[in-house]
Amino acid sequence: MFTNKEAFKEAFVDRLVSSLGKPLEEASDADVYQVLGSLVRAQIGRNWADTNQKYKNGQEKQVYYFSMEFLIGRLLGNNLLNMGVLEMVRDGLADLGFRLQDIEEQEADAGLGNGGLGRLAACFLDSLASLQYAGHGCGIRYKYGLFEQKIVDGYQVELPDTWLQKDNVWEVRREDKSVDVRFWGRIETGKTGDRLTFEHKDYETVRAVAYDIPIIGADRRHVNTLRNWSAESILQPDRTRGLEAGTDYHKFLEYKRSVESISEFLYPDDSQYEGKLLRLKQQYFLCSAGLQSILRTFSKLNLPLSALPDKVALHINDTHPTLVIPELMRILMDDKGLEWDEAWSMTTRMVSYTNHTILSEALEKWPVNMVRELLPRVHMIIEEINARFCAQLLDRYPGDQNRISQMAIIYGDQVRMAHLAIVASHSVNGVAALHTDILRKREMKLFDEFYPHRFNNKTNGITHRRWLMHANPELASLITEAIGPRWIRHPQEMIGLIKLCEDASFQQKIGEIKRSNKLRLAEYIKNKHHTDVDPDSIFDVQVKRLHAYKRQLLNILHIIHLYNQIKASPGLDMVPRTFIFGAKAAPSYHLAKRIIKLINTVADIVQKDKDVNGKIRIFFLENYSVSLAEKIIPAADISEQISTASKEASGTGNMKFMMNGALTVGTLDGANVEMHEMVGDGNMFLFGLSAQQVMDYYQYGGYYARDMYNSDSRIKEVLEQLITPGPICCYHQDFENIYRSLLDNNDEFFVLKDFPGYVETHVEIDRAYRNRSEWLKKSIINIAHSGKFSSDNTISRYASEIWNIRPIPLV
Ligand code: 4GP
Repeated sequence: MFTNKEAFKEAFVDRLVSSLGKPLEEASDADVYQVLGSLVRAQIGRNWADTNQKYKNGQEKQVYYFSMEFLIGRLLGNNLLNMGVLEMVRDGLADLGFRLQDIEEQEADAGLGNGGLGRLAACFLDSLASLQYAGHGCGIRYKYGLFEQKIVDGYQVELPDTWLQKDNVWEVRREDKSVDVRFWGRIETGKTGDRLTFEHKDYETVRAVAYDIPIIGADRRHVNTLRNWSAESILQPDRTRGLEAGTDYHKFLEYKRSVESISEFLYPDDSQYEGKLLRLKQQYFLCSAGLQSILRTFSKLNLPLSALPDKVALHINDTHPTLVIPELMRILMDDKGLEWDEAWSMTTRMVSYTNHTILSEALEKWPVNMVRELLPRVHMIIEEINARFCAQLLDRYPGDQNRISQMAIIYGDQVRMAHLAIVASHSVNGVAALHTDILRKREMKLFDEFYPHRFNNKTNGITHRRWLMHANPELASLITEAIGPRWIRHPQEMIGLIKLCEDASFQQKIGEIKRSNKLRLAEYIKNKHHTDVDPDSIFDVQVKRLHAYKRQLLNILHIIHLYNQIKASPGLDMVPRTFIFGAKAAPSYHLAKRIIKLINTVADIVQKDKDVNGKIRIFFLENYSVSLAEKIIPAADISEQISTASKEASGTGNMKFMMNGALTVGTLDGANVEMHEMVGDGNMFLFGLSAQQVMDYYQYGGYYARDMYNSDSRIKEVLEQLITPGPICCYHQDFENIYRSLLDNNDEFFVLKDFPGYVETHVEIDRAYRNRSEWLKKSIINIAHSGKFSSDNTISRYASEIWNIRPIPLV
C-alpha cells in the first residue's frame, strides 16, 4: 500500500511510463485513469487474495446476494476512499498536474441496473465488505447495461450504453471459474435400483464465464467479490442442440449470436415472446452459473454436504433470481444424490427473499410452457414443489379451493415466481415498515397466515461512504470537525449534530457548503444547457426512474400552475426556484416518455418567457445515473418524494437527500414514514392521501377525478393547457394521453386528488425558505437523523436476523 504521497507519485509515474511507453507530460486524463485504476487494483490484489484464503479456510458462513442488477456506478473514487488514500492520491495527482475529479470523470458508469433495487444491491455490497462480512454479489455482466438516454427535441432517445468499450480496469476475467449452463432438450427418466434418475438430453450448452470485481471494504483489508457472469458459446458444439459435429458455419453463428444475447442487455424489451424468453434465459443463466460456482467452492472445503446450510446463505433480490430454488434442488438431487426431503430442507434453510414492490406488473409470472421447454428439469421440480405445497394447503384448509388457487405456485398456465420464492425461503422481507405491513396485511396476507414467522421488515439503507463522504466531502469534514470521526464507523452517531442545530456558526457553515455544492451543479448545468443557474434559487429536485406512481406528473403540473400564476401577476412574490429532473423511462412506456416531453416543453416555454424573469427555471438532466446523482443530491434544497402513498416500497433517494441536508416534500409512503417519525412534522413537508386512504379508494371506489377537475379551477386550467392549442400544446405535439390518463382513466395515481395539498405545501416551502436560520436548523436535524439509514445498519440486521453470519476479523 502507498504509505505516503511521494511513494504514491513514484509508483504511479513508474507504472504510467512502463505501461504506456510515454512520458508523464504526454499522458491524457484517460491514460491517468487507466493507470491509476490498475495501480489500485494491484495494490488491493494481495488483500483480495488474503480475504479469499481466509474464506477457503472454511470456518465462516458466506452469503451470496443474487441480483439481476448491481448499479455500482463508478468505482475509482470510492475505492480510494475505502482504502483510506483518497486525499493522498488527490494531492499527489495535483502535484503531477492532474485533478482527481477530472480523472474520475473518465470512468464509465457501470449501469448494470435500473433503479432502486440495483442501487440497493450495490450499497449492500459496500456495507458487507466494510463491516467485514463474507458476502458476495452474484450478477450478470451485461455488455450494454440499461441504455444511454439522450434528449432530442424534448424526447427521450435510447442509445446503447457502451460502458465496456474501454477496458474495465476493475474486473478480472476468470476463465478457470467457468461453468456450463444447459437449456432446452428433454429429460429421460430412468431408474437405478429404487431411485429415479433424470437425464438431460439434447440440450444446448452456454458457457458462463466469471468476471470478478473486488469490493473493497472500508478497512481496506477486507475485499469481497462481485462475480458477474458473461454468456459465451462453447467451441466444441457437438453436444449442443441442433449443432451436431459438422453442422454448417451459419448455424454456429446463429447459436453464438443467441448465446451472447443472454448477457447483452439488462431488461430486453419483453413486450414480445422473444424478449420474455430472453429474460427467463438470463434469470436461469444467473442462478445456475452462480450456484454451480458456489457449490464448487464449497466442495473444496471437504465437508459433508449436510454442512452446506451452515456455510452458505443464498439471498434473492426480488423474484428475478427465484430459479435459484429449483436449480439448487436439481443439483442436490440429480448431481449430489440427495432425496427430495433432504434437498428441500437444505434449500429452505439457505434461501431468503426480499420483495421490492407490490406493483402487480412487477410480480413476475412465467408461462408454464415456456419454462417447460426452456428448462425441462427445472419445470418438473417446480411442479413437484407446487404439488407438495398444494397438498399441505389442502391438509390445512380442507375444501377451501378458493384459497388454494389464490396461493398455488402454478395457476392456470402461469408460474407465479413470488409464491415460489415465499414457499421456499425461510425469510421474506419487505424494505420499509409500511411496505412490509402492506405485504403482510394485504398482498401476501394468506401467506403470512400460513407462515406466521416468515415475513419481516428490513428498512433499506444507503452507504454513507459513497453518498456522503464521497459525494459531499466538505459536509463529511464538517461533521467530523463538529463531533469527531466516530460517526464514520458508527453513522448513527451523527445524531450528535442535533446539539448544533441552533448554533449560528454551524448553521452558517452548513449553508456555505450547500451553496458551494449548488455552484458546482450550476456549472455542470451551464455546460450542458448553456444557461446560467441562480445559486440563490431553491434547488428543487426530483431524480428517479420515470413512473406514473412516482408522480413526476404532479410536479410538472404544479410548475405549470406556478407559471400560470406568474403570467397572471408577473410581480408575484416568490423565492426563485430551479426545478431539476432526472429520469429514464422504460423504452416501451409511452406515458412516461410523454411526461418527459412535457417537462422539456414546459422548461422551454418558461426559459423563453420574459415575464418569468428567472422566477422559475426547469432543467431535465439527461442520462440520470449514479455519478450524476452524486453531483445533484448534495446540491438539493428540496427533495421530491411524492409517490402515491402505498406504491413506493421504500425509496432510497429520499435517504440520500436527507443525509445531504435537503428537506423532503413528500407523501407518507415507503421510508418517508420512518423519516417522518424521526424528524417530526416541522422538519418535513408532508401532503396528500395516506396509504390507507389510497387503498380504500382502490377497494371501495368513491374517487372521481372529474370532480377534482370540475371543482378546482387551477386543475382545470392546467389540464386544458395540455390539449388546447397554445404554447404547451402546438400543432405537432399534444399531451392527450396524459390528459386522458387523468380524466378518462380516473387518475389511477391520485395526481389530481393530491394536487391542492401539493400546491399549498409548496407555498409553505417558499415561506420557510425565507427564514434562513430556521431552514438550516431543519436541514441539520435531517442530517443528524440520517445515520439511521446507513446501509451498515440495514446489513447488520440482515446478517444477524436473516443470514446468521458474523463479521470476520482479518488479522
Ligand atoms: C425499488 C422500489 O421501487 C423502491 O421503493 C425501493 O426503495 C427499491 O426497490 C429498493 O428496495 N424497486 C425496484 C424494482 O427498483 O425494480 O422493482
